[in-house]
Amino acid sequence: MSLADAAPAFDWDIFCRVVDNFGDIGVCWRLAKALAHDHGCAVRLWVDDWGTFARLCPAAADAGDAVRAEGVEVRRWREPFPEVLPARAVVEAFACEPPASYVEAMAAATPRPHWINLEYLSAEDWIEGCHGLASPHPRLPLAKRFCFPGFTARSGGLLRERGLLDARDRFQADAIARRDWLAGRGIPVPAEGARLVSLFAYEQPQLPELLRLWAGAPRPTLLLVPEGRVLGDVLRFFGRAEARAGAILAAGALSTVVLPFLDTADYDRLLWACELNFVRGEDSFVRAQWAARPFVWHIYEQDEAVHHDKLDAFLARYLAGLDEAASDATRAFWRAWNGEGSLAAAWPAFADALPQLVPHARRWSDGLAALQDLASTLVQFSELTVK
Ligand code: TRH
Repeated sequence: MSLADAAPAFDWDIFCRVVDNFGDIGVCWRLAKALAHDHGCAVRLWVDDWGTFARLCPAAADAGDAVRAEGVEVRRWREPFPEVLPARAVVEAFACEPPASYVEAMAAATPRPHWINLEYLSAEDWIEGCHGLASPHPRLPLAKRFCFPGFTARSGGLLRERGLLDARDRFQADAIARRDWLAGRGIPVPAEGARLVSLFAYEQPQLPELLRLWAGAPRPTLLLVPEGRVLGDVLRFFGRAEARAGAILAAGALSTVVLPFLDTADYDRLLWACELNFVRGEDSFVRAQWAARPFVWHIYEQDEAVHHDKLDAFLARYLAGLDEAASDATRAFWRAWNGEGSLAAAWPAFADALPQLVPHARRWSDGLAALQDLASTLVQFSELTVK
């Protein structure tokens, strides 16, 4: 029997190339787990950067080129690519192009696998017109369908695994669970009335000016910073050259704890525990929305500043329904955080808007939760016939 005649052992193959940072594999890993857990699918994930994957899935650190973790088969994507039977459905993440030999095997398979290109998340209107379109392969009898994650019913939705929001609600309603979780991460008991803030961002040159305001404010701030690119800017404020996970730095009303890079479940709990979350890229940006707490987005910079349009498109959706003052203050602070304006000047009005942003963030999360989630959209795509 040739490979082409055998029955596929996997329902899904997901291909991921890590461009930089954690977002590409963060999204793919989460998607793989959702397909496996929530839809009972046999999933194989191919990733070219094993080291980055191992930061998100420590079980991979000591594994060679393959690991079975959380119900998913994960393989290192190497060239030459092994001869494998394609899965019933194939996700190419962010136009990463599966290996040519694999695409040939897809064309030879009966029935031919469903091929889906998963795009980056955007709140822009145009994605609705492109979501679901299929494009034929120039040479082979295959077609690739485009899936655009998004914030509306005419997009692919967002990754939201089953049980996530119930787990969030239980954690946020349970002061003892939160206290124990913080203590277990070596985080000191917050001062009375302190605002807990998490910080995950790219380099942020203006950060010291903002930290100066927090240090001099009447209300204490407890800032929790997983190790990463923004830590240098935090340390600059404290006049330190370096600090490792576990370090606690204090100035006036500001205390800062440097955390290790957390596993994905703990990163969610950090977002759920904080009153304000600074997030970035794609996946942490979505997780902050599921945390249903006010947040600030550091958008991933793109050529020709197209990320500014993406930022404004999201803000236009997110701020709808807020009063004008809170909306203007949020827009100004987010823009300043993304390099357009002064952070220190934008902070006081944003801080005044935070009490309004609390119920707003919950309403926003509830609205998104009414949409179909992204893994379910992909399962639906895999059942469609491409003409
Ligand atoms: O790492 P990122 O900046 O990724 C970016 C974006 O995805 C961007 O769109 C893409 O083009 C670029 O990569 C190549 O930010 P993002 O998307 O939030 O991914 C970070 C992941 O790391 C996310 O899954 C959350 C996770 N994380 C942890 O698991 N533990 C942690 O302690 C922290 C801070 C993050």
